[in-house]
Amino acid sequence: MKLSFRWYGKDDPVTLQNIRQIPNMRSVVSAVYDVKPGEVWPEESIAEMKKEVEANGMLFDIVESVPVPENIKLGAPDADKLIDVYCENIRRCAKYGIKCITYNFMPVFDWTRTQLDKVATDGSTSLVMYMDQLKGLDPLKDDIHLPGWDSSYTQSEVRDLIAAYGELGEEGLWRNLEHFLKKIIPVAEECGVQMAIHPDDPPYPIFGIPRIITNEANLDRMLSIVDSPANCLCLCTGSLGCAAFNDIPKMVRKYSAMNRIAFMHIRQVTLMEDGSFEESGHLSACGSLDMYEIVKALVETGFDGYVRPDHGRMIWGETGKPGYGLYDRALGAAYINGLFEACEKENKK
Ligand SMILES: [Mn+2]
Repeated sequence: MKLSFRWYGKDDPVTLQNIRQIPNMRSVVSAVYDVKPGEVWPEESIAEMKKEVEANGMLFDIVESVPVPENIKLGAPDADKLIDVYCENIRRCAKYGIKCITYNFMPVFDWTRTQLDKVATDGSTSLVMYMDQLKGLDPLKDDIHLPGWDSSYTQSEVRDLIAAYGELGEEGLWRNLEHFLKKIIPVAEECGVQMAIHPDDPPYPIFGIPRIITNEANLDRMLSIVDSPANCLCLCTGSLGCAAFNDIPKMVRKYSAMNRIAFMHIRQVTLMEDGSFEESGHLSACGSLDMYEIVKALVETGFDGYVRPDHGRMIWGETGKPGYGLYDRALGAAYINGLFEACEKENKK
């Protein structure tokens, strides 16, 4: 496996000097942040990031994310023009050595939580989603703003988007994903890039907005739209794992054996009876997912893709971007290293 770590660029309080000191760290996962979705990434920006990462002894060979503009997901009249721009970004990334590009096809909101700094009994804080806080909220009627939602939208733009997606429905969203994949995957193949779709987080509809990258049947459907080694998953254990219907070790084993996992996000969640969940420390003992079984499934199927510790808690007084501090993600990386070493040695016996 190729151990990696997400970095938000020069404004990230976590520095490349910090990241390189995490044992076995290979790749920095980042993106060009100074252009809007739907615009071409300046080559200088990609080259600059590559230079900086390499100057710190690591590789910049994986991107998260090249965002998909809403109008592609909605199948708006300018969708094809935007897909052309998307393809150009794939080519530009490939030119600078990128081997894997992460993206998602989630309408409107990248992820949904009700609180970003829930204090646990040990004093750490983490992101949570409590169903009783979601209940009764109606973004079509109320002026609500949940953490993580794109603040560049006005409330009325959010309402229009939600209404448009409501009308589109799940099958409409599938149609637009199919159109997108059929155009981008041949370009990715040509450039030697794997496209890795991130599952919806959480993996079920919220506020009536359709969500399709959610469960095993839908992942099968997504992969079969273009049956190519370039059409892959970014299997995020925490996103898929906050729904009890997903058996994560089983899904990891299946898709890794098919060679269709390009990128693993390894993260723990504690799932509650009413569907609420809390992000917790990476260890199996800290939540609902069996990390040993997940890593074992990867090792036994010969996985050699990218892995990163996903969201960490905020610990030891660290402040910064919720979920993306240094300390707990570094503990996650150390744990992931340990699980892989043990499983690899066991597998060789
Ligand atoms: Mn993730």
